[in-house]
Amino acid sequence: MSTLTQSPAWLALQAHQPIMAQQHLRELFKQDSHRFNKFSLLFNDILLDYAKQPVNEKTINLLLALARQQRLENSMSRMFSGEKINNTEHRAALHIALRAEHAVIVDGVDVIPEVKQVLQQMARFSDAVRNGEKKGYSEKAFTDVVNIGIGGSDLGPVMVTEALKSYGSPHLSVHFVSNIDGAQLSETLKQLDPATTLFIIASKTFTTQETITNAHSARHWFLAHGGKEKDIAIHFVAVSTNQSAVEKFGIDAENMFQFWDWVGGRYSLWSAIGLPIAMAVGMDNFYSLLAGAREMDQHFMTAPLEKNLPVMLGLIGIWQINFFSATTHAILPYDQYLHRFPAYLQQLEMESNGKRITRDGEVIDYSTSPVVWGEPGTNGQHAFYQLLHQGTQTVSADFLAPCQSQHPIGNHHRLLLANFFAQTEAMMRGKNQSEVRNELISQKIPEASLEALLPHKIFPGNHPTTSILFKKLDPKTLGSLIALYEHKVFVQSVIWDINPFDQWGVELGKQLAGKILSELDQTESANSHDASTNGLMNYFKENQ
Ligand code: G6Q
Repeated sequence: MSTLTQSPAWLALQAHQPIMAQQHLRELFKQDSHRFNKFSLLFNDILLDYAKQPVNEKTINLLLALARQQRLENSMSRMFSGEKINNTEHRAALHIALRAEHAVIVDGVDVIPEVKQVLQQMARFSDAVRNGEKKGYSEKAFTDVVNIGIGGSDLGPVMVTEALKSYGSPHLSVHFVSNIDGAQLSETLKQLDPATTLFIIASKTFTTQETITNAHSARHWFLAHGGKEKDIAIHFVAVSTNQSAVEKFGIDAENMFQFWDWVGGRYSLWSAIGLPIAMAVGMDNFYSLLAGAREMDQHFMTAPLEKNLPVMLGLIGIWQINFFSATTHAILPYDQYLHRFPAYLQQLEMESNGKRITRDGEVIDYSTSPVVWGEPGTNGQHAFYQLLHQGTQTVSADFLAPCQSQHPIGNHHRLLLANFFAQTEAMMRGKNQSEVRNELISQKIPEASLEALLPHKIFPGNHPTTSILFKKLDPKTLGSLIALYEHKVFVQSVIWDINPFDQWGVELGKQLAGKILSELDQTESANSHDASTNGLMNYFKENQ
């Protein structure tokens, strides 16, 4: 038994859980008409409503006691002051420095001047490409940018570029290639003209197999379709921490945008890894994104725990995961522009907190990150909401939506939001037996069919949801929303006593694939693996 599950705050929550579990959410609303006022928070334009969670005042106090017991505020200060809290890699975790305005010290040096310098380099470069001043080898302005990167060097930039699509330039299209599957690169390149295409090779380490392979193939395509060796310097730039590998690839150090080992991959969209975002929406919008995140950082550091959005979002998650056994968490944005937000959060949460070992190396005996997934509403309603309403799994869900549409056509936005409100209400209330019976009677369903149909039409309700409503999905609000989730993940990691900033689980695949690749090149049959792997490899060899 770990000390966490035997600790006073944990045991108190465990004792309190059955009291909350036996009350239907409907009942909680009936008993207390002030739930919304008590259990919602407003920060700038962002409204966080957790009234449809199985909580009362006592629950919140007990969750806050757990946060205090785990010394959350101390961990927050340690992160913000640049301590090496990524203990397995001996690094600080300072994505907050990428958007800070005050000094942030790493190893005795203020990193902010360097951060600003790179931002200025990004501004000069993206402005010059966007206004056509910087041209391709045939003196034509660039029309397309291809970002080649994967994982943290892809998901954040893709998500933000999609989310801010309406802020994009009509003269410059930004594409993303991540997968080692040649289909993605080929399908992207077949629409492009090398003379007007700029490649960004984005890799913190500059050793990632997928990115380096795609980068070499892109370079080959460029040279085979009219580009010359000397033109590589104009058409290829790199974002990396590894200058020697960048130079070895053939990219001039002048065309390299630097970042630092204290920026984790999945926390890096605020750094030069955000260059494709700046290309797509312009540097002013990128600065607004940073400003939104900075405001959330300040709120996180200064607001009392009970009024602190990331803290409360994190603690509600702990309540669901550890005390109500919710093993999956749905992210349901009612905003088409946020269609990559669930995929982005999937990496942020699962790679950060999908761990089974404490900071000190002990095996954990409680649940950590849930499976995170989701799709935009209303599409999901016509697909998987059946399971949310009437399935057997406990799923917790975050619903997100903007009050204002960027495309106020007809009645679309009200219809969208009507669905948002209806779904969260239905998840909470459900439809009980007598309500279903009355409904069927009013539809004049004959008695015999009515009885047969009745159980299928019952919705148990009592499904927990959290709603996040914001005024408009502009760059600043988006920055705040992303930082809200970054800090929520951090809060949970502190409660669980795990390091959210390493990712050793990603390494195994990289090692194994290397060995197997050399065996696939050989003509003789594979026989050094288990029977299944040998069989699969040999079937591939025969049929490739
Ligand atoms: C993120 C992970 C991982 C990483 C990719 C790409 O936190 O570390 O997703 O971003 O493996 O790594 P490179 O940027 O080094 O190519």
